[in-house]
Amino acid sequence: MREPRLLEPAHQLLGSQVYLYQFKINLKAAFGGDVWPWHQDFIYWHKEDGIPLPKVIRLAILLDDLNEFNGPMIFIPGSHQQGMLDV
Ligand SMILES: O=C(O)CCC(=O)C(=O)O
Repeated sequence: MREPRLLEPAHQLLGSQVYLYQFKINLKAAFGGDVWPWHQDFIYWHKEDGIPLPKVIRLAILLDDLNEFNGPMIFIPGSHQQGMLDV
C-alpha cells in the first residue's frame, strides 16, 4: 500500500489523497476456477458501502503469468461512459 510505484500514479490520476478501500486475492485456476460474469464493481461499492463517486483506482498485482487460459479480466471499451448499469 505504501509502495511509491503504486501510490504516486494513484495520486496523479485522482489528484487527491488516496486510501485503501479493499484488498483481496482472486484465485483463478486455469480451466476450473471461478467464473466472474460481466459486472461493474462501482455499483456495489456505491449501493452497499455508500461510496459517493466513482473516483476509484482498481489496481491488480498479478501473482502468476496472465494469459487467455487463466481468466484474464476483460473490459468492454466505452462501458465506463454508460454510467451505472444495474444488473
Ligand atoms: O478478476 C475479474 O475477472 C473480476 C474481478 C472483480 O470484478 C472483482 O474482484 O471485483
